[in-house]
Amino acid sequence: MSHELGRLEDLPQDYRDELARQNLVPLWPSLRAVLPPGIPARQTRATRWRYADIRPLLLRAGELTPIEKAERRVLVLANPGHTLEKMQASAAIYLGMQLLLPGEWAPSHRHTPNAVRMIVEGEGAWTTVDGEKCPMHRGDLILTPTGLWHEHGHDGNAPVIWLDVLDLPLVYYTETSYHLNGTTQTVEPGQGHRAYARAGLVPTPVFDRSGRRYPLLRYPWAEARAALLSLAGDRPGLDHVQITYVNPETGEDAQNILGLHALMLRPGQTLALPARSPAAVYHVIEGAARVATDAQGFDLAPADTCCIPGYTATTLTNASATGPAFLFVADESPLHRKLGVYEVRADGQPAMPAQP
Ligand code: GTQ
Repeated sequence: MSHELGRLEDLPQDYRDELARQNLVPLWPSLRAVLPPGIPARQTRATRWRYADIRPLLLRAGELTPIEKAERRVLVLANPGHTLEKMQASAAIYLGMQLLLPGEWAPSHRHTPNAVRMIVEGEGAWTTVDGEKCPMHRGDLILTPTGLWHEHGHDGNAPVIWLDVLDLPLVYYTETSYHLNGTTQTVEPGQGHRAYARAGLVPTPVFDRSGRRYPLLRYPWAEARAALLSLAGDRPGLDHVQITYVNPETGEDAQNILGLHALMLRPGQTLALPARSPAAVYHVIEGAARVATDAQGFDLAPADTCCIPGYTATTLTNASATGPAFLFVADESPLHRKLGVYEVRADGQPAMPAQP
């Protein structure tokens, strides 16, 4: 049975004042706000950021602010639904576009939030993570998981730009976000990470596999792209041509909090994704795609990025009759699964998980 709950204004002022003095709050006036009926309140708004808009502003940041004054020269893709100051794309996801100019160096540090880089433009840059120097090429995914040292450098001759995806909002909210500065890392070639680059092949003796929480730090786009094309070719009837970036030792999500995927849309394809609890970010690696909800749609060009709130059915369309479209997808699904709140609303109805 549902009936109107009492309002704050219904209570005498002297009673409200005394509650406040004692750091007490009556629940009933706010009960529906914190436990809304059927679907959560979401501050995350469907938002799109065009690369054509970001790029000139980022290059201007390169003129305005030397790397020494920035440490990380990043423009944050902030969701207005959360207010820009919060610097969050969704409840758990932070997005930024980072610029490194030739010869620049972003010094070594490590922090509690997990980060990944999706390389957008330019050649010659590298990120050294945990002593491994990872080259950066367009579409590559590079992990910098919680606690691992990382620094960025650039030996090329044109600007390099990449997309940063972090779980910073969640880590900040839980009051666990901090960093430590370091010195230049000692690069240890041949550590063996690259030996994981092909599925089903893992390095044997020389390499300590057991003690390594993050055995693979770089996922080259050439490999991911080939995997998607193979999957699409092998399964002509498969609609959802998607791969997940996983830990090659455990098969679990590559990082703890955010899910990382690459998705291929066949020429002319429309893919209807059901409403799911996690918010999701779509970023075009190759081709073009339309990302639409019931309420609105975004036409994404290469390197454009959008964010869709959770519990929102989403349709992805590749309008090209000739070429596939490739998207990078980041979502909050590992977090939701760990919290036990992950759900898919196949018929649009609440599917609240419960213990069997
Ligand atoms: O490159 O280490 O976008 O520490 C935000 C925080 C990038 C980085 C960001 C960071 C970094």
